[in-house]
Amino acid sequence: MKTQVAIIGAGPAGLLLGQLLHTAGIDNIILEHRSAEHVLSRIRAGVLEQVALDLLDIAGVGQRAHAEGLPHDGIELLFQGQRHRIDLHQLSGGQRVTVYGQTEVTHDLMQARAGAGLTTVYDAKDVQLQGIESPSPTVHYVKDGQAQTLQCDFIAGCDGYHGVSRRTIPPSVLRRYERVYPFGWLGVLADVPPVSHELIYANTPRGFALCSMRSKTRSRYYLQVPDGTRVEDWSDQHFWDELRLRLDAEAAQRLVTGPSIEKSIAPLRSFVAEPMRHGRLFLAGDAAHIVPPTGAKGLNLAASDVGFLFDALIEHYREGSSLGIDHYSERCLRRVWRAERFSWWFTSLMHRFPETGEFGQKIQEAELGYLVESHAASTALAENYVGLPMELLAHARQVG
Ligand code: RFL
Ligand code: PHB
Repeated sequence: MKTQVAIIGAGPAGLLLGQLLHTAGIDNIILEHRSAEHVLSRIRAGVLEQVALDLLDIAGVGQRAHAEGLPHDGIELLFQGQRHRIDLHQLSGGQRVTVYGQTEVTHDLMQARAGAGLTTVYDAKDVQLQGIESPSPTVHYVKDGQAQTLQCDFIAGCDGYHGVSRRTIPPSVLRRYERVYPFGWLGVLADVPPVSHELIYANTPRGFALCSMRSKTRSRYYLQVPDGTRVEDWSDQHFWDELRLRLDAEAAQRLVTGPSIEKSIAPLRSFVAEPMRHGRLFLAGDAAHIVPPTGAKGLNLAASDVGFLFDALIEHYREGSSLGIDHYSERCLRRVWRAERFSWWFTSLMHRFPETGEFGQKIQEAELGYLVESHAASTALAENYVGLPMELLAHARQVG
């Protein structure tokens, strides 16, 4: 088989890139090592920045996100028993975020891809990249027990943190920056109305909690849990009891509980691999970087990487210029590191760390107080939460 761009991974990064390239007439094939059902069963992010919505629009798949996504103009911070609203819309000069689940984004992209008759090879095993430093790289994989080869011009490594793409870059070239946090998030999805119409981020003596949602009838809640916690040790009842203890009195009273549809634990990590391009291989999304979910930036960064890559590939195929390709890593990393900084800061502010001590605790309280009382500090939070601007995608926007 032969294509222009071989995409490894059918997560949101790979699927979005595939759809964008298709709108620009650039041929692509996606190789995914799991089944479509498995990919769709993963419950992950829920908050989209405007930049991500814009890219869905350029790809021609934004209709359902606009129709069914919930626009959010603010978030609430809960500490010392009180909730404080951060008016994202006003503080950011009129921007907002949209609550629309990653599962839905993935579903919309998969449907559009199938509708356009584009090739996605699911259950592609033992994917291996070769010749990434040459002008004609190849991807080898096994499908239904048969060895297959895909020839291409470029490879987009959209295969997440555990994927094979990043590991193909020689260790002498790749630098890794990493911080692992001593706790994780226990998440529950349930068909109950959200406790509040806006997200609540809570810093409490019992640990962090987050009240989020997927719709007006489906809630997503998270609790900070120590490393080593096993999901089997948390019954639904235990989860709801603990969540109630981490809410203010009014929210605790309003909380509606019900059976969980999904329950899982996500470890928290900050990670960046540099550079994001080597030869004809580009890394995008979680394959290149991980943020702790506190700032809701993981999916949004995956989308902005893909925006930069799409722009660079159009420039290459339409104008024969390698400028975008040569600057891909640098352009992405500037935005990535700012989101890493924000996610690290918001995580540090909202969680209880085992090593904090009384002094650290007082500092955290002082910062939270300052954050909600100072216009400058709330503005900085709002500006980062709605998403930092993306450099103009001159070539990509002509397609949309
Ligand atoms: P994904 O979604 O991990 O998709 C990568 C795809 O590549 C496939 N793959 C391979 N395919 C072929 N060959 C191989 N060798 C392969 N290895 C892997 C995988 O099966 C998969 O389909 O990466 P992508 O597209 O970059 O998207 C990134 C987002 O998924 C991610 O940033 C967010 O979901 C992060 N994240 C969250 N972000 C938020 O903003 N808010 C959240 O609440 C939130 N919760 C989460 C999360 C990530 C989690 N992970 C990674 C465990 C919760 C969890 C549990
Ligand atoms: C979610 O709804 O899953 C979600 C929302 C906001 C976050 C993280 C996760 O910061």
